[in-house]
Amino acid sequence: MSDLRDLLGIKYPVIQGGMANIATHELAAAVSNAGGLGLIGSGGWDVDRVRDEIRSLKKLTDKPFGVNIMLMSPHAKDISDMVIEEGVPVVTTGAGNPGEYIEKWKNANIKVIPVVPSVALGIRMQRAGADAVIVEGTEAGGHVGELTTFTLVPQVSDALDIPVIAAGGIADHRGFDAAFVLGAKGVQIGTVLLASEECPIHVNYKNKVVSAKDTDTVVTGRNTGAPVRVLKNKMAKAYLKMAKDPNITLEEMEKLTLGSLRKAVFDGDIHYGSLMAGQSAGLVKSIRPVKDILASICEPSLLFTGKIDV
Ligand code: TUI
Repeated sequence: MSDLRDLLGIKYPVIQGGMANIATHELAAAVSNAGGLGLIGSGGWDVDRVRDEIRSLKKLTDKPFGVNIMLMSPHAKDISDMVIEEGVPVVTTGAGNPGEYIEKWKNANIKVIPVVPSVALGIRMQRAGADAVIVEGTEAGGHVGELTTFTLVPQVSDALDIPVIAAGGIADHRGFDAAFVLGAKGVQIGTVLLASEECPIHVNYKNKVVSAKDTDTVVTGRNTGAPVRVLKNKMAKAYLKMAKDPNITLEEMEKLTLGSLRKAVFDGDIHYGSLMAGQSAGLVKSIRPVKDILASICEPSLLFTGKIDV
């Protein structure tokens, strides 16, 4: 079976989501050392902060790793050059079209893996030279599209020759096997890693993920064009209520969410912080070491153990 392990030189065909403010060098090192592909999530950080994170990560692992570039960031262009200078082996992108950067990354021998929310963008990315694509369903946490993992993964897999990595809703070995049956050659996980010992977020945030049930996430910001899936709390409810009020401006709504991810991650403010998480939070039952999480996703898998081949 040819999968992401061959493309990236990793033990498990699992990559980590590029979670802004959360995917620091500590989490990325834990994932890479456990046999997956760890990533620094550059989010809204400036180029110097991301460079520092890369250098700290290199001290903690000699395994392959990557950087996720959030293309809505004003620093995306500077970071796109810096990853070349720093010899980063893999770049994933999100929240936009990385077309303008792909050629220079390929010339620098970087493996390029964009998130694509549709078949059309997948085809464009393949033509532009992407090595693989991440197909992220609306089950995912953070900034999401409309389509589900279950429907989008097979459609993009049918349309492309490069490997598809399924994301959104995968937190255990059943989701892992399902993704492969749908045509994926690897998976990306995020929410389940929030509840890891090595994840640097506040323990209150981890506990909210662990105690979440199936119906506990909601998408805010559908009206602003930046839909974001979070765990329901006072902030999310206030946001949704304001969105229905025609007298409230987008600026007022943005003031409410401004800095709210940081409030969740650093202060553990479970009421007014933005607790980004996917629908798989309902599957996450305890805080575990990253190594155990990756092993529990892959080792019981029918595919990984060779009991089935797709
Ligand atoms: O990017 C993510 N998830 C994120 S980014 C983020 S930071 C943020 N916070 C608030 C508002 C907005 C961003 C939190 N979570 N996932 C990958 C992803 N990429 N999801 C959807 C897309 C995407 C959307 C449109 C990728 C490409 C795209 O292309 C549009 C185009 O230009 O063709």
